[in-house]
Order: sequence, then structure tokens, then C-alpha cells
Amino acid sequence: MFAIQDYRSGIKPVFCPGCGDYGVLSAITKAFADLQLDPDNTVVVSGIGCSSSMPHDFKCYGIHGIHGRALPIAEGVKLANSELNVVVVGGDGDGYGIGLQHLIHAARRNINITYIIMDNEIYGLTTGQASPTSSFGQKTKSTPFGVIEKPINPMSLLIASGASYVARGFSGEPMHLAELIKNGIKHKGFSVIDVESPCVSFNKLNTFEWARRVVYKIEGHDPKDLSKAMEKAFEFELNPAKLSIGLLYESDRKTYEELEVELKGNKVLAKQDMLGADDILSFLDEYNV
Ligand SMILES: Cc1ncc(C[n+]2csc(CCOP(=O)(O)OP(=O)(O)O)c2C)c(N)n1
Ligand SMILES: [Mg+2]
Repeated sequence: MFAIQDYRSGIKPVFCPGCGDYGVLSAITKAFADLQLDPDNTVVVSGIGCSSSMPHDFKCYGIHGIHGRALPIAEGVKLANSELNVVVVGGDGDGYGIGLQHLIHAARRNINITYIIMDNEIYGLTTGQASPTSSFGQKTKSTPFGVIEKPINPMSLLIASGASYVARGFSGEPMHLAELIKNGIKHKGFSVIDVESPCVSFNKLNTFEWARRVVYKIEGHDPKDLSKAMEKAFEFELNPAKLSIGLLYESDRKTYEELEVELKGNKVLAKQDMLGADDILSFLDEYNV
């Protein structure tokens, strides 16, 4: 049996006092413990940002990667050893800004990993520049006259890109969030949980008080219904007083690992024999080298 503390490194998180990411850290830890994931078989991968410091907080394998490149690293880990539980963590800047192309391709690949995006609608680590989810009109260090671009809608983007488990949580509801993360890890395919996780230092608009006012739990919704899921995904864009949390969309299409010839039938690349000199020579022969 693994206890909660078996998943934590004991390193003090770098988050500011009151940061929403503490709630996310607790929720991920609870999900790991509830699922009894073996820390020796679990990898937490991140990019760069306050939220991306999280691999240090876990006692399992971890890679603190580079900005916007958490997904390619995580996909590489999963392809090399598809028996590992691969969980990616990071911020809205990392995932929806510099790393956006990887998000779309990971979603359409439906690779079996879980991505938790701590969305504080700001670049926290670099002290408060606008991110792709900052509100229209929001004044930040990089937008002193207010944001003039339309914010990204992560839910509709992810559903349209082919992610097969699309959910939103709130760091102020860590138990509810832990369930979403748990089900995301259990889900076969690319699962994403966008978490409304307020930055108490640099975003004075999307505060905990604001979130508690607008967040509500989804009830009576069929996540298998694509058009209903899209309707839910657009709700906040059309009515900023309603930010739904829960599972918006789920589908059970085949994963990348199930379709890729070299991985089909639970083949694990890391466990296959290395090529020997004879294999390489016969390979070169094929090309008359
Ligand atoms: C290639 C590159 N560009 C820019 C930066 C500077 N940088 C570091 S973190 C960051 C944004 C962090 O915002 P987010 O991903 O939302 O994470 P948060 O700190 O809000 O959790 C930026 C722009 C970098 N480290 N590398
Ligand atoms: Mg951020």
C-alpha cells in the first residue's frame, strides 16, 4: 500500500502563499494514492513556469523540461516505455501559448497520457504578463492598455483537436479535482484537465473570490455527446458568469499505442532487444550500402 506521503518528495513547493497550485498538488497526490500508482512506474513531466515546478514535489520519476516542450518529452517517455504512467503538468502559457502546437498534435494522436494545465490566465513565473487565456481588456505588465486579442477557449480547442477526455476543475475544489484527475489517468487516451488555479500575486482579475462566484459543477450532462460537449465548452465564452467544472467530453477511440505497429499488442520498446551488429549489416545490405 502506498500512502499519500509516499508520493511526496518533502521539498517545499515554490508557490506563493495562497497560490491555487497547492490545491492542484494535493489533488494530484490524492489521485495517485487512490489509484495506488507505483511511484517506480510513474513519471511527472513539466515545462517552465510556477506550475511547472511540480515534478520536484513528487517522489517518483520526473523531468522538469523546457518552456512549451513538456508534451514532446512526455510523448517520448510514453513511446519508449508504454507501461509507465505519464502525467504532464504546467501552466496556461506553457500549454496554450508556446506549446500549443504540441497540444493539438498530442490530442489528435490520442496518446495515453494525462495533462493537467494550471490555468491562472497569466504568466506567473515571469511576474504577470498576458497569457493566451487572459481576458479581453485585461491590463497586465505586457498589455498596459488591456489585452486586444480574443482569449483561447481551451475546452472547445481540445474537443475539436481530438482529445478523448476533456475536463475542467478548480483548485478551490481539490476533492472534485482529484476525481477528475483520477478518471483522466484511468482513461485510455489523451486526457486533459484544465484547472482554474488563481495566481494570487499577479492576476487581480481571476481571483479566488471571482472563481467562487462563477464556478459551478456540471450535472445531468452526457460527456459522450459531442455537440452537447461543444455547447458546454462555449458556455463561459458566451456567458462569463458561468464557468462549469466537471467532465465535458469523453470518447473511447483507439489510442496511438494501440494503432502503432511497433507498440501494438502491449509491446514495450524499452524491453525489446537492442539491434546487434548483424542486424545493422543486413539493414545496410538492403540499401546496398
Ligand atoms: C523559450 C522560453 N521563452 C520564454 C521563457 C520565459 N518564461 C518562463 S515561464 C514563462 C511563462 C509562465 O507562464 P505559465 O506557463 O502560465 O506558468 P505559470 O508561471 O503561470 O504557472 C515564460 C514566458 C522561457 N523560460 N523559455
Ligand atoms: Mg500561467
